[in-house]
Amino acid sequence: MYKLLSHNDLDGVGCGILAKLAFGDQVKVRYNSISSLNREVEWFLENDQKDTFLFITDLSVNEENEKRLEAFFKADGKVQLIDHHKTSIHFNDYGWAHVVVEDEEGKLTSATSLFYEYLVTHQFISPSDTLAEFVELVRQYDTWEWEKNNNHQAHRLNALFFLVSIEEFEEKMIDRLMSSAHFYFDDFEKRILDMEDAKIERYIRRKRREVVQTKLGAHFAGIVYAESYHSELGNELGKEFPHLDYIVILNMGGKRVGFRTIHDHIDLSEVAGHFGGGGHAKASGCSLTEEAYKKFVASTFLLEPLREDAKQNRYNLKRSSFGSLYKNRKDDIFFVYSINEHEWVIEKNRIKVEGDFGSFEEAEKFLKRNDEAWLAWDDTFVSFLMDGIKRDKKNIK
Ligand SMILES: [Mn+2]
Repeated sequence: MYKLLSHNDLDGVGCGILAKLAFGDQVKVRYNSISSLNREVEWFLENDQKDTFLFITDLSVNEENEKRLEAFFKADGKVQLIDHHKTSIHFNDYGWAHVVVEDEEGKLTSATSLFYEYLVTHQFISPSDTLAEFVELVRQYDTWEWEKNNNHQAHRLNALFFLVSIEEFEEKMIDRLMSSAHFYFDDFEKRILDMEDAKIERYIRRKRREVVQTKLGAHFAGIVYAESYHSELGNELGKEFPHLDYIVILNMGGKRVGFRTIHDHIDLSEVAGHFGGGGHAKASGCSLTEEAYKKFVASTFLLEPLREDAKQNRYNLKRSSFGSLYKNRKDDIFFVYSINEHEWVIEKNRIKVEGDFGSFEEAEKFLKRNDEAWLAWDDTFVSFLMDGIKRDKKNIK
């Protein structure tokens, strides 16, 4: 017999689907949250038959279970942990663990892609185009590579995963992977996925107006409350507010904190690690502990949300050679313009701010971090210019 303990997200369930395809009714699969895995491992070690082969995928165990599994392995127990989280790398010291974040070609891995490779190498499954396509969709979703590759199929696979129950998803996928030459979505799925896309877009638009900004150590973070679509939200908010180093997503009901970034200069597995969590450089999470609560919830609750940049402007545009106008909540106005290609300056209420900036982005980042300013609407820009002309006339007289 085989037993698979896996994560309850798309990548984790991808492993379960592969296990069922490989071992049929010889495998028992159980999906876990990060916190429930350790109880399952303890249960397995205490109650399961000694010759059952245990797989753990897309998750890692705590220190006590790490020791227990090592003892189990040394006593000829069969166990294999397969993971791709940066915070699990040290498990590679054990004969029973295989943790790879990036393969030899520099491609980011996922648990499903590693497990597929394992099953093929050990001849538990015969490779096929359909399987390879499915595994690649899961990998691209989990590593967020789908976005730069514009692979919407991957994103849609995850949306479908959340629309139906895990059991239904497993059943559908197993059926499809066994019976067709290529991976596809059927017409009904395509229709509900279109509706889901529109719904996610509306959700994110609303959340964009709820982000508060706070300084945490040397970094600036945006904080938002959300129960769903964390990856999509983290990504869109990151792009909307690129001056923020990362986005903190609070799920109060689940008492969980998610961290997301679009930047390369920060490692969020470290940030989460500080609160007893873990994950990847660009996406990580931790429990909402008392310390995390104080930092992310209590101390930021009364802050006012950031305002979005004006989106429909025709005249007041970023990087414009006529300059760009910003505003803050205190009704200060900031005018950003360039003297030459590499020298940008900011005027606050028509008085030049100390220092200059190497690019428009640097100047804007400074403004947004220090003043929480936003790109003003065209009408404000026009009155600003008119007022400027009046002032000039007076000066000439
Ligand atoms: Mn994963």
